[in-house]
Amino acid sequence: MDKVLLTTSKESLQNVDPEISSAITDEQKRQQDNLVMIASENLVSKAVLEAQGSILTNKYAEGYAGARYYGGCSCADRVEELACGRAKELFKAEHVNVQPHSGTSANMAVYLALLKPGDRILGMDLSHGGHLTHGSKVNISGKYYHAFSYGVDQKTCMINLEEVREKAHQIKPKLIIAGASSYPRCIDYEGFKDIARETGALFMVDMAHTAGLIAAGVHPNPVFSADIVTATTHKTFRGPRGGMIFCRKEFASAIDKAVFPGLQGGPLMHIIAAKAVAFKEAQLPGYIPYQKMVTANASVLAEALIGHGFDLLTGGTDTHLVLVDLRSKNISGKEAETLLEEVNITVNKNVIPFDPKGANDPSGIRLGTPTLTSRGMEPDQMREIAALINEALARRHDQEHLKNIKQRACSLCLQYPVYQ
Ligand code: DSN
Repeated sequence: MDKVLLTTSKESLQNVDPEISSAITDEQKRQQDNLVMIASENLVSKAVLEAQGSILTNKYAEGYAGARYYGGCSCADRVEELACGRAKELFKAEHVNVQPHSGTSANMAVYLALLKPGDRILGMDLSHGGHLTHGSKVNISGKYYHAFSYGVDQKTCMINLEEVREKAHQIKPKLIIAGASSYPRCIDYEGFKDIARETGALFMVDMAHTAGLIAAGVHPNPVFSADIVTATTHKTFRGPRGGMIFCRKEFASAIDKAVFPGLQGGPLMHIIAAKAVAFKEAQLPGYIPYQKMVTANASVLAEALIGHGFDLLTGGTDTHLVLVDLRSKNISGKEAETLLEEVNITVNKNVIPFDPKGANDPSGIRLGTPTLTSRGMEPDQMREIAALINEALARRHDQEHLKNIKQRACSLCLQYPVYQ
């Protein structure tokens, strides 16, 4: 009989599983060699990676600190208490739940806590920049709840609060949701709060995209305006992949019960540890300058693209992202995504509001600056990248020139390494 396979073995990943090991090595190279401009991605620190890859993954800790369903949870309690304490201080919140596995889980837990199936919700239309989990018909939020949506103004492509107000008064939703995934402007949370109060709705903000900007005080904090705030920890915030929920004390028990045992079982303690590390990093001196640079870079990128004749939705940005309407450049979002990938620039195709084309081959691309800024890039590099994008699209049939653009992208990547 073969010997028992023990985990005390010191075998490296490369020896145990060369296929996975090589996929990770290749992915590391991809992240290093490409100008990654996916607005919802970022690069975590080595400290976050270390916590995330730690032996806390071995521990079951169903329940909450001090009230677990398993023995041996004292270290898990310490980790979760540190995470919660830091998150509350950072976002000035009365209560936080750091157990949601993702932004989607966080949103589902809020719905489970506050709504009954069939209740009316009003969120931003996915095709106008909203989130899938805010009532899209293809998502559980649009199947279990009676979902209505508001969009942006056709002329300005900005949220028009008067239209939201009118809809809210007509629909009388139980929950109004603000927050977006491809909306480049600041959202008026206080304005939404007034509409919710007028119509007797609860008010939730999903700050998944802007949590880092908010933690640094670069954007207004929705925790002061909303009943409930959900977020992811991996986008601008720059922590591990995961979700979290903030609320006032009155909703704390309902939210906690909805997360566990309502929706999830055991929390991912290694991820919660990594969230705690990211909360600590968000209080370090360089974090505010980092988030300011993220938005400064996005503004410079926007200006430079406009200078090259690109149409930007809303004419610019207040955030970490820009949304480009490619129709005047005679190329679709999908074609642009593929072309840019060939020259080592990673973006995502994106629908634009009132898009005449479908989601699989939409008219726009979304560009974000968090990852580039985490590598140390600044406005000069944004101008260079805008020029590369412009040249790639304009001279897409010139293979020699595309090679040259790729070389210039690679040279920028070399100057700004991902992990030293
Ligand atoms: N899928 C996410 C994004 O890329 O924006 C939304 O949460």
